Amino acid sequence: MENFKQLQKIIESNKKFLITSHVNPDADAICSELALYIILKKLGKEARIVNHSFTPYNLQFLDKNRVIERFDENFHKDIFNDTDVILVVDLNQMNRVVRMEQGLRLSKKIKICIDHHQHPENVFDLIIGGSEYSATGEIIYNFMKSTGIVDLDYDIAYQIYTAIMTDTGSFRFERTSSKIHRIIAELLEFGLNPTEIYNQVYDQFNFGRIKILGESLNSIELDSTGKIAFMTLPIEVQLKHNSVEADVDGFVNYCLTILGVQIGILFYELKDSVKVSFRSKGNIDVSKLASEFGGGGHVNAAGTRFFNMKIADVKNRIIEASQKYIIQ
Ligand SMILES: [Mn+2]
Repeated sequence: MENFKQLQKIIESNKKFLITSHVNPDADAICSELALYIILKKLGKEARIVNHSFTPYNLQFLDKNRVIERFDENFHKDIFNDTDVILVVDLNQMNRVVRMEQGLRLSKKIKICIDHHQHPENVFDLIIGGSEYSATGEIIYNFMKSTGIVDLDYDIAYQIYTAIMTDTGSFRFERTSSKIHRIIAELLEFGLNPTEIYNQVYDQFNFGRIKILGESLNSIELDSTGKIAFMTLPIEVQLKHNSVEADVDGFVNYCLTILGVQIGILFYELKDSVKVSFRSKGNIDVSKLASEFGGGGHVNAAGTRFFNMKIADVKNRIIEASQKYIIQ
């Protein structure tokens, strides 16, 4: 609450804002950025959104006015200082902004983190939120309600609804509480169409994505305990189906649909790195597991990335490390 007031004060007493989020942004990242952008614009502030990555194609509908910019080292070299405040959303580790990391770290401007992941890095002037929130969008909703900084409207409700819908796995993950449903009920009163929003996010994928899903499911193996399921997607698979990184979002969840499996892992090889995603059931803390390898996330969903490596370089040691987290 106190932090919400501080954030309100900082917003009201400054003029220029830079908003950014993590590599390969998900809907919560994009929607939180856009919700903040709308709030700032309503207050007559200058705001821009600049991200390391392009907005994934299935989420571009959220950015109707195409305000999100993709970071370009030359074009954007002054943005970190030509601003009053930097708002970093849906991440709490600076390395998650990749090419923008150095600029952010060196900037002397006020840096604010609005996020719901575990263990924030100690580099921000103010941290808003906490891991009790289901989505960064939920934090922004609470910020608006508790400060009254601007009123909710259709456009903000649309972003916050989409953020919460996606980050709760369409209202089924752990933090889907009665409180969340009350927020959702209020948002729907602005005239949102849940069917339309769901279809936009989940029913407009490229053909290649469903083929790569097939390859992912085909690749599933169990470890020697039978309690860890893992998928392996070498670079050839991605090239064959001409898919993009965002296409595999959520595939790892299928690992948890197997009886007795406690941890799911996806090994996903990209051109420059191997991305490893973890999912777990119950109290198994995969954010801790991911942090053993320089990553992070939530208790039940986390990940890490190994640059300049192949799947074979990391697979065995990751599975071995994961076995320590299994509950017998
Ligand atoms: Mn999130």
